[in-house]
Amino acid sequence: MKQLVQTFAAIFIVAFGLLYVTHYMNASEGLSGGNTLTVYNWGDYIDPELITKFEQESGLKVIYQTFDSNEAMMTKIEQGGTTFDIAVPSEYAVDKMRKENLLLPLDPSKLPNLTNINPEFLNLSFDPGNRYSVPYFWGTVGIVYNPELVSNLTFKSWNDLWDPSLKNKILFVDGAREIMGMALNSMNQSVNDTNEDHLQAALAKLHTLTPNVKAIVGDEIKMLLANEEAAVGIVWSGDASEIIDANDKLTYVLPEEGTNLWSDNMVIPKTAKNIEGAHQFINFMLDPENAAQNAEYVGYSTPNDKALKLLPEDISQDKRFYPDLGSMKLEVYDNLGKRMLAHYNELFLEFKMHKK
Ligand code: SPD
Repeated sequence: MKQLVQTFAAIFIVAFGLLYVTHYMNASEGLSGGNTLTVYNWGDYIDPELITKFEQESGLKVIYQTFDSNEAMMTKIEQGGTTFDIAVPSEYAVDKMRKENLLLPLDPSKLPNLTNINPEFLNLSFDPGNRYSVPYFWGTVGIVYNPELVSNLTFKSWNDLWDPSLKNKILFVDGAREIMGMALNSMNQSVNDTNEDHLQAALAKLHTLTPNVKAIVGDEIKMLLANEEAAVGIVWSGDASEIIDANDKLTYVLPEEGTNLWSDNMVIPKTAKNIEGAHQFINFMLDPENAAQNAEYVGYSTPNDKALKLLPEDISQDKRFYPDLGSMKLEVYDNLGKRMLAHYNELFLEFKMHKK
């Protein structure tokens, strides 16, 4: 009998121990909704002080993970096994994710600060009525360059990038839509073109730019350009703003053929475990003071009207980063569908493989 009691006691202790360890591991990986919130955002895309402030205000522990492309983020969420409470896809990715049933509808009653957003950024075709997404930052794709390192080029046209004097001087952001879009724009075609002849012509044209391309990089593009290790970059506008902040010799231009207008948006993935906390986080980031602090820290353009009024004028009045949207040839990326998006990625990969 004594032996039986001992055996039961041992089983109980082992089972309880296992339960405790599993619970602890889940919590630290964001698998438990309880008092954690798992945020999946682009790299370098939030002021860390705001995470601390949110933790203090909400009592939640934030687990913060980053990605460097919409494609990487979507693949991870599609594959399952993750329980992100917040993700931050660009517009075409929001459209794709909501159509693939990967997102939870938002509860507007929990987002009173949504009224701070400029209506121009609401109710857009990628998410009518903002049922699933709330704008976080927006911007363009353009050329940042150092006039001292490029002889007399002003980059009025994307085609200036092909100038032979730029041998090994250009850095590319590592984005399939951005670079394929730039090549298409340089031929006066749309960043959403799906005509196979046009896409192959864009790829062929990109190959001819290879001698001028020094590297295709991620977030380190900012440091490389600010340190003058390259003369020219194809970048997102917010990165250009940070680069210019660090080295004001550089400037940012949008070529006359036109370019992409994008937005990144907060969403709640279907597999979220802390839906209440996710709404709290979104509403916190929509608060004017928080949004202004974030915009000043990361350098990207805020869609939050009240936050914009709190920003110093040298930021809010800078037409390079807050252009008059009606006055330029700007195109939003469409969700081209699973197969065509994969095709853009394949073409860009082919360009990258040749480059190496
Ligand atoms: N370092 C943060 C970069 C975020 C840029 N997102 C732009 C996506 C455009 N499709």
